[in-house]
Amino acid sequence: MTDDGKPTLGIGMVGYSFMGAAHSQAWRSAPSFFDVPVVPVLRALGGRNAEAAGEVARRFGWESVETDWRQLVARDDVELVDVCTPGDTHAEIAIAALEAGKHVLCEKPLANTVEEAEAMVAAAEKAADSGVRSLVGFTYRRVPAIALARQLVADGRIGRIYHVRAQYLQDWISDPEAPLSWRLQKDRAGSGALGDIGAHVIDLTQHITGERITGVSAMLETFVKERPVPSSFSGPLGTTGGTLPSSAEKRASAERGPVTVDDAAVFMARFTGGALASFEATRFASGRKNAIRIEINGANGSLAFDFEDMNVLQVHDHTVDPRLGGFTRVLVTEPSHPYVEGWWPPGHLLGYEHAFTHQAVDLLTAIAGGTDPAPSFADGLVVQRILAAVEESAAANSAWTEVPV
Ligand code: SOE
Repeated sequence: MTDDGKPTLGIGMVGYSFMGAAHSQAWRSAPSFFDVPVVPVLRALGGRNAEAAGEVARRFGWESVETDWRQLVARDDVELVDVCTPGDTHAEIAIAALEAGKHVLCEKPLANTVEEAEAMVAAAEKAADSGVRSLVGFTYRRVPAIALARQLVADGRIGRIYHVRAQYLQDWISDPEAPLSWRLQKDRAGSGALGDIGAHVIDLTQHITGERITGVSAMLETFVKERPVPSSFSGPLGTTGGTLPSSAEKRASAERGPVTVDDAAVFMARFTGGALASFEATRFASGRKNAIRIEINGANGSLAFDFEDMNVLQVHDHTVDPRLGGFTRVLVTEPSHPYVEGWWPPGHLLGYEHAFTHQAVDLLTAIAGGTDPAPSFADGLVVQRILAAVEESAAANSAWTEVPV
């Protein structure tokens, strides 16, 4: 119990790099800005390197460090396990936590394979019978402008959807000397740009439209086949300093290793309502840092979003007098907009980290209320099946590949 009589929830987080930092700040800020029904307590941070994990734990206020995730999962004071590790360990850690009766928040993509994702869904559904909740971290759903886009579609303002256009553009490995981080290794990450960032736009477009992808025709490409093996500490994106390697690191990395994932993915898709869609995910779009761009065109109007201007949703109402048509730049900072009321007055913008706070708030609320949060592990499996279909299609010269719906 907190001093003001609220129940607490012990959090144990495995992983402490980029996502670990994003989740740590979310657990801390959620009860400060939102009236959450249960207050998270940062009990244990899990990481194999005690010194590095200890440093992150001190910075974010974790009470203790565990160097073996199994010890963390077994602790009585850990009631929720937050999985922020590379994809190759998601299934093992999440399933063990669910079997131990712990709620689970698992980073995206849910797993590295469909089989692992299926096992995770089975474990989550079994645990749900005893009130254990699970959520996969497709965090961008909780950017206010994205949540507003979904509301507008659900309200019927866009009407029948004809086109979905989605891109996720980054450039952090366009330098061929950028090191071979875990995100470029299939056995660790599952896939490359496809699973790391393409998974987000797959999830977001289905979330906004309320529809599902029924089939794909895809191309994958690996532009740079070998890269320097990182010599030292890896920063947020597996590189020193977070983006590109420093010149010192370039000099230090004489050994080279194979890139075993895609650098870019491009695919066409169909949605259940008949919409035609195009998707692009790449880390070679020089000048684009984190450009999640989604445009939806419907019978009654259109929506357009770009994460590099994330407080804005462009809205076109096709039913008004054409003299007043065109896209309106809606600044999504009103208290009536999703999630905004917890923060600042209108016009005081939100950033990348706020969606992680919203995710923590929604998960805590679901746990306290005994409801199932979304996106569920089953939603994560839906995305995993689409990723697999994209890989299958690309391997078959872009052959049309159905996705089970
Ligand atoms: C790296 O490409 C990365 O950190 C992804 O792993 C995240 O999911 C994305 O949100 C930002 O970029």
